[in-house]
Amino acid sequence: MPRLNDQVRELLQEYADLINITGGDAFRARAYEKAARAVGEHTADIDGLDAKALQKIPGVGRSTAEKVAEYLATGHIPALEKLRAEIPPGVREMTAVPGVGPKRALALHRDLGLSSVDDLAAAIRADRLSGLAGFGDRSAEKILHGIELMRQSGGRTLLDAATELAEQLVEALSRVPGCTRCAYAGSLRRMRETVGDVDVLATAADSAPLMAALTELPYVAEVIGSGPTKTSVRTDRGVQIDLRVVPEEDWGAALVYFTGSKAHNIRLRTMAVKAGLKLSEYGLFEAEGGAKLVSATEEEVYAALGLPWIAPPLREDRGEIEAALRGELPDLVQESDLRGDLHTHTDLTDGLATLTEMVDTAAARGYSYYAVTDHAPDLVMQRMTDEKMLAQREQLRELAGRHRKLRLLHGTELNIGPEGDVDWPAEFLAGFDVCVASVHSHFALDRAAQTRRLVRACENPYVNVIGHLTTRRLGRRGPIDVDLDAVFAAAARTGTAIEINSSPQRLDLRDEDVLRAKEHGVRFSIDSDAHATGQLAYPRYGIGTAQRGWLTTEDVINTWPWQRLKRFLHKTGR
Ligand code: DGT
Ligand code: CA
Ligand code: CA
Ligand code: ZN
Repeated sequence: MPRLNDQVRELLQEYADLINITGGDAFRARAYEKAARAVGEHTADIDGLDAKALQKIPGVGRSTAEKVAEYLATGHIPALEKLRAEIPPGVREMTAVPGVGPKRALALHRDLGLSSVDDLAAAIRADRLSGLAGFGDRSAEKILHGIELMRQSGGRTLLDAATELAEQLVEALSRVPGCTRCAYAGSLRRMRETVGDVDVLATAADSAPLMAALTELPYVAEVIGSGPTKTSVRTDRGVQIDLRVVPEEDWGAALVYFTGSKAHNIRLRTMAVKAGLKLSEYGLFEAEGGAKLVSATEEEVYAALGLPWIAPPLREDRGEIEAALRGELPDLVQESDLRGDLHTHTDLTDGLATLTEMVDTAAARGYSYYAVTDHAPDLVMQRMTDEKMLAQREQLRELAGRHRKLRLLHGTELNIGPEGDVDWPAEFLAGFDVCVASVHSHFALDRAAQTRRLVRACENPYVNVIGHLTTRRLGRRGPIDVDLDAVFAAAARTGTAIEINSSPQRLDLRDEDVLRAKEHGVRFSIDSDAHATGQLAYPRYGIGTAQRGWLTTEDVINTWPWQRLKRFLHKTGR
């Protein structure tokens, strides 16, 4: 639950937006907007205040104070609810699209019946905006661009889009004459789940050709700033790129600095100061006299501070410096350690590729085992039946000899019901080699009920892996409310693995929760949840999350040889 002040801020902002959309007094709308910010930024809790006390908050007028007092007393603001009844929430979302605004949103709703940003995008693609009063020729194009910008989820870019962009950049810049080294740094190198911008570092004696090459790339739409050491641009998809160019001899110090995180850098700098040194992006220097000690490689910089090299996903000041000093850094799991994938789909349910196509792609990845886990019948729109599932099993058994080194596992992705029950009875479940179980419905259950259903799912002797535990979708849907510690304890106790779902839209569990789960002794499965052959490559992102959660091969069941995994999958009680 957000702080009460924040709840009220959001309600007042919504009220202001709805006044604007319905063509109400703009002055009144602005007053509510201002009051919204005032309440949000007010340091004391507004809980229990009456109208008179609320009005003492600077920026809160009488009518706002009355509405807030009413909300605190009854949980309702009738004036807001009246406007809500007139305007679907999607219309308010449309106002936030660059180039739309309240007047146009209302026109689009009234004249074309549009009620969401998705509606709007579809209408533009179907050319339904042309001829509409107040919309010139180029406005549809601009609005579509605005929608794309907005979808960069709160200004942050998903890991797959950022990685693709960064790899293209590094390739293009490496080819520029005079460039001796080039790599991406920042949060992307640390494998954070989303990135604010893409940081690229290069070395050259003369930076000018590199800076020019960046600004001339076809997908660069805007140059934000350019100088001899740093150039910032924005792509046509709204992603910012920062390029820094340093002399080759400073590569290591610059890479440490621009990889971050800021918190990790601050720790390193403090260590340097204590040793009578000074650390910057230009190198490690003696504080007195300023002689440069090292700067050429990351290893040298860490070594001069008395540390081993620290892998970028660990550089968050979450204990990595202490572990490094004790010589106890984890031997992190690598993508090449993965021997199989335990959560994938085919076109029997909502996948795009056939069973054979998926199996062939898995074999090409060099896996030694591979599970097909199509959706179970309770996810009604997937139309699964016992017969279809058994027929798929037959088909899979027939493919058994197709790839000599690949063991094929027949599995399913069960639906965890509101009470923690799953789709099939024990006799049918016993026929699967592996069962993933996931929450696909009842996202709004309260914490106790949510926890109960997930603990019960762990206790089911046929459930091997809990899929995408919190069900969040980055930038689109928040996590369910659940007592994770209780679920982790149950998973560890029952021998149920928790998935790291590698889809860049999910990355669920997230890194902090992985760290916590590991404390409980939980085992993990890093899966693609692929719905197409290309998505079988998703574990490269899940591995990032696993590394940020300090995991080793010991923690990850699908790095284990088949015989060991097989014993794990046979839970007690079966
Ligand atoms: P992001 O872009 O928000 O996902 O996160 P980062 O970590 O990529 O942050 P960014 O792009 O602002 O800066 C890249 C790195 O540069 C950052 O990880 C550490 C370093 N850096 C930036 N500003 C500072 C600073 O004020 N102090 C220190 N020590 N390092 C900084
Ligand atoms: Ca960055
Ligand atoms: Ca940056
Ligand atoms: Zn799935």
